[in-house]
Amino acid sequence: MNEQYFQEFTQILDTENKEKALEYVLELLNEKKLTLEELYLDLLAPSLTLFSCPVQSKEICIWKEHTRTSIVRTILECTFPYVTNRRKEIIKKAKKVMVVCPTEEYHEIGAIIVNNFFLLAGVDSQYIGANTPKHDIIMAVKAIQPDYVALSVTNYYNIVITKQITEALKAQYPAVKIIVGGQAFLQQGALEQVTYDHYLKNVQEIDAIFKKDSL
Ligand code: B12
Repeated sequence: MNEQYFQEFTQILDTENKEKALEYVLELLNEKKLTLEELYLDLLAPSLTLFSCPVQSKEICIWKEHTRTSIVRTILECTFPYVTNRRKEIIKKAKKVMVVCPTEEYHEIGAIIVNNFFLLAGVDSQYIGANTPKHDIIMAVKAIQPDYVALSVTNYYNIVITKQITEALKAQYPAVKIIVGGQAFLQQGALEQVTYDHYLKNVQEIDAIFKKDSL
C-alpha cells in the first residue's frame, strides 16, 4: 500500500506542486493511512535518495532536485505538530540527545528525520543544524549537556572532520556517548576512522540503543 502512496506522491513531486504534495501527505496522516515513521521512511526519504535526472537532461535538471528537496523539507517541518502530539502519549526517557551535522555537511533532511525519531522514542532531542564547526559542536555540548551526540554524515569527504570532532568530543566529554549514522558510513573504511559508541545503519535501530544502555 505504501508503494502505491509513494508512486502517487512522486507523481505530484514531478510537477513541483508544493501545495498539492503537502495536502496529499497531510491527508494520509490525518486519515491514519500512514504513520509518521512510514511517511519519513517510505515516502520522503526515497523520494530524494531515488531521485535522478534523466541522462539526456542531467545538466539542466539540478534545479529539480533542489525544488524537490525544498518541498520535502517543508513537508518534514509541517509534521512537527504530529511528533509533539505523539509525544504526549508516550513514556518519556530522562535522556538528552543532540543531533548535528559536522562542518561542510549540508545534507540535513536525514538528520531532521533522525531527530524526530529520537523524539518519538521518548527522549529529549535537539537538532543543532547542518554545517556545524567543531568548536560550535563542543560549545553546544557544554551548554546542552546531552547524554548522546548523534552525528549525521552523508558526504564521505566529511569523514575526516567527523574523525576530528569525535576525537575532541571524547577527549573533553568522555561520558557523552557518540552515535554516528548516515550514508557516508556505507563507504568501506569510513566507520573505522571515527570514534563512536553506537553506529546505526538505520533509524529503526534507535530504540535498541536505549535498551542496550538499559534506560
Ligand atoms: C538533497 C541532496 C542535496 C541537497 C541537501 C539539502 C538539504 N537541506 O539537506 C544539497 C543541494 C545541499 C546537496 C549538495 C551536495 N550534494 Co547532495 N544529495 C542530495 C540527495 C539528492 C538527497 C539526500 C537526502 O536528503 N536524502 C534523504 C535522507 C532522508 O536520507 P539520508 O540522508 O540518507 O538519511 C537517512 C539515513 O541515512 C539515516 N541517517 C542519516 N543520518 C543519520 C544519523 C544517525 C545517527 C542515524 C541513526 C541515522 C542517520 O536516516 C535517514 C532516514 O532513513 C542525495 C542523493 C542520495 N542518494 O541520497 C545527494 C548526495 C548525497 N549528494 C551528493 C553530493 C556529491 C553533493 C555535493 C558535493 C554536490 C556538489 N557538487 O555541490 C553537495 C555537497 C554539499 C555538502 N558539502 O554537504 C552525493 C554524495 C556522494 C558522496 N560523496 O558521498 C549524493 C549521494 C548524490 C550522488 N548520487 O552523487 N545535496
